[in-house]
This record gives sequence, C-alpha cells and structure tokens, in this order.
Amino acid sequence: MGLSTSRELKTKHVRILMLGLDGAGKSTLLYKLKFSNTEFVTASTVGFNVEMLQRSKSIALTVWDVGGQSKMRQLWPFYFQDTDALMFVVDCADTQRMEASRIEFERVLKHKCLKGIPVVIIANKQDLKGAFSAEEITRSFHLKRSCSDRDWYVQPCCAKTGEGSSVAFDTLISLVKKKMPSKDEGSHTKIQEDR
Ligand SMILES: Nc1nc2c(ncn2[C@@H]2O[C@H](COP(=O)(O)OP(=O)(O)OP(=O)(O)O)[C@@H](O)[C@H]2O)c(=O)[nH]1
Ligand SMILES: [Mg+2]
Repeated sequence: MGLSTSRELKTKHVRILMLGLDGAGKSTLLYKLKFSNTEFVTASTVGFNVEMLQRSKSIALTVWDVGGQSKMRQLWPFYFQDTDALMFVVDCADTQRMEASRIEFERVLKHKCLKGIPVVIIANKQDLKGAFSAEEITRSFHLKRSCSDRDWYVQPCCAKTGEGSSVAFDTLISLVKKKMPSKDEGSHTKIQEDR
C-alpha cells in the first residue's frame, strides 16, 4: 500500500477562426497542415471549411476557414462567437490589396466577440518575389497600435510548401494557453491510493 501520483489528461478544445482576403492562402494552409504529403489545388471557398487538428494529446483545434471574397466578408461575423484565437492570412505578394487587407483586419478586431483574443498574422507567400516581409506587415498593418489590447505574432509562411505553418499554429496555441485559467489547462494531478 502506498501513495502514487497519476496525471489525467483532459483534452482542451480550441476554436480557431481563419480569415483573410480571397486568395490569401487560408485553405492551402489548412489542408497542407492536415494532409502534409498531399498536393492540393484549391478553389475559392464559398462558405467555409472546418477541420479538426490534434496538435498534442491535450489540445484539439477546430479550425474554421471562411471564404474571403467580398460577399463572404459580410458573413464573417456569423462565425465569430466562441472563437478562442484568430489567424489572419495575408497574401504578402498582393501589394495592391494590402490596404484592403489591413482595413478588413481592423474591422474584424473591433468586433466585441473577438475582444482581447490572441491573433497570429500569417505573412503568406514568402516564396514570391516582392512579397512583404513579416516586419513590413507589422509596420503597414500598424500592429503595435491595432493589437495593443491583445497578444499577437506575425509568422512568415509559405502555405504551398507548409513552411512556417506548424510554428504558426503552435504559437497560437501557446497564446491561447496563456489566457486560460490554470484549472482549464487540460491536465490535473490526482493523488491515488494503491490497493
Ligand atoms: N506561391 C504561393 N502560392 C500560394 C501560397 N499559398 C497559397 N497559394 C496559392 O494562392 C491561391 C489561393 O489560395 P487559397 O488557399 O485558395 O486561398 P484562400 O485564402 O482560401 O481564398 P478564398 O477561399 O477565396 O478566401 C491558390 O492558387 C494557392 O495555390 C504560397 O505560400 N505561395
Ligand atoms: Mg479558401
């Protein structure tokens, strides 16, 4: 007879909302991460894609990838409720629509359902010539000002090859964990009596 300590894992479900202009690379990013060895040809998303990603034993992500065409953007707020973290994807080579992307980003941040939640900005298409770097996105999106009320991070990425995508999701998880009350962290310790 004696005392032993066992660790019970309880899966924490985290809801991630992925937004960005049409063509930014949201669906490519999601499916590259989910099915790493497969080549995907995406079509512009009408409506949404939703996928579960198990990143660790204790964290299950539900990722909502909502289409970014202008008609779809009006529907984005219908997906905001219960979101734990935002991933905003930017096509860094689309310099003509950089300002449009910034405006949409700031509009989303202002919504009360998304108040204070962590944000990872994906500086996507780093493989393309002339793509804005993560630093240029930070500056042109005025992130220090617009995200001053929350945790944020800019991740350079190439969704086509998957480069940067794992780090992006893992960073988002760590920012979400930071906000969790400790009892909700997904694990707790229990003292058991051996018989
Ligand atoms: N060169 C390059 N092309 C990319 C990258 N990521 C995505 N693309 C391409 O960009 C195009 C649009 O990608 P999608 O993933 O469909 O974009 P989306 O953000 O889901 O667009 P909507 O569904 O319309 O909102 C596709 O042709 C992708 O192959 C990247 O990192 N580099
Ligand atoms: Mg899509």
